[in-house]
Amino acid sequence: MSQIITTHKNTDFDAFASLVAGTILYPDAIPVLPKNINPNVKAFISIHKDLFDIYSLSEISSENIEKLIVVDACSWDRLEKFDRFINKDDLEVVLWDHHMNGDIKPTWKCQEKMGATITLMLRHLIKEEKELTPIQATLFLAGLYEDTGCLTFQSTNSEDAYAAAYLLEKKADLKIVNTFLTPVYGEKQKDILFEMIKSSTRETINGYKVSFNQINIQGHIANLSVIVNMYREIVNVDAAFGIFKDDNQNKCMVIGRSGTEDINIGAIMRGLGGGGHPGAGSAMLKSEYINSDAIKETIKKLVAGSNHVSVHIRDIMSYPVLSVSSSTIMEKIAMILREKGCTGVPVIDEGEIVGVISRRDFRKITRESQLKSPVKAFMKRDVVDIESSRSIMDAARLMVNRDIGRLPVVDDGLIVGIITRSDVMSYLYDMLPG
Ligand SMILES: [Mn+2]
Repeated sequence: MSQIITTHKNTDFDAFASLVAGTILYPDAIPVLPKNINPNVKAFISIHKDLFDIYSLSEISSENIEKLIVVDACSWDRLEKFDRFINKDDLEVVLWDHHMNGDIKPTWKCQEKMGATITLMLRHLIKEEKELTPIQATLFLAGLYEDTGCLTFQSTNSEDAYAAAYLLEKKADLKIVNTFLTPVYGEKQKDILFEMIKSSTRETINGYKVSFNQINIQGHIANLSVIVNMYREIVNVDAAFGIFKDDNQNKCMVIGRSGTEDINIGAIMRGLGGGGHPGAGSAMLKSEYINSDAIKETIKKLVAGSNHVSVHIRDIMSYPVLSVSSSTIMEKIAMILREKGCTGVPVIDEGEIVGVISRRDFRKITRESQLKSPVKAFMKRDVVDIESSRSIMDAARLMVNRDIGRLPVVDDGLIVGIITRSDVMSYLYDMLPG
């Protein structure tokens, strides 16, 4: 009787780590590695050759195989030449995977959405009290980090983070992990870099050199952000943006890299619905609604505004402005405030602001008859206003310092809008990464 453990073609670190973990959980099984493995995994194996007893399909006899253990894959076509077992009735198939929706029908499985398959396998290694060597821990951590982008991908689960902590406790070597996870450049990456150099457009924005590349790609290409950074260094620009459109998958990946503090990539990418740090960031857009030219224009605007704040008061203020004239009686104003659900309105005579009246000012009324008086007797006359081109933080500061809840927005002596405390609050809270 024989047992085989195998994993997917183009084997990555998570796949190889899971294969090795499988040999601990199933000591009688023979680990079979596909011919095609990723270059960085190949490098790792060639250095640690003596430590891992791995076979290729041609080296073993799979005739009387009784149990097939598949790790980090759940479709037959991802495996190397195992199709002839698809309909083998007496074959016991065991599956360990964090991918869903495959066509392998296992006898037993541990299949859950998780950042990496190795996390699922580690859960059982811990339960069965299996000891790990530092080299195994290092390999497992490389798999975990590669599949979770060092725990940053959305697919990362809290259990992945616990697994990372456990592996570090078991003396996983971060220096080795880093060495092997450093990208290996393939043909695809080189082609893209050359295309970027040939096709870029450069602009000077706020005195900084900024480049844009609009590239069509097909399918997933690893390390795009590293390519963009390499490109930025080669052509020596302050910031580089790559707009990678994949029409087949209806996706558009925007990647930015900056070498200057004045161009904050994270803030710019948040403006596109993505995220990142001041020096690096990305955003994933659905390409069916947009074209790369429009994305480029948006980025240019965001870059132009990024040394201050990319959003101005004019972008969030309300207009037209609900206002009253100085002869309106207080009774009428109370009605307007109640009806419109606002806490105050500016008082405007012939286009010019002469005051502001708010609910608070009604406290000055002591006699019923005063409700028939015009607003000019109760309004506040020293009105603090702000220009529409100022930033939202300027408005917030002014509101706090002067203890006011609304600012008329005035350009060239004319009121063009109004901004309230709640406008500022909702803007600031939306801006926080969710
Ligand atoms: Mn995986």
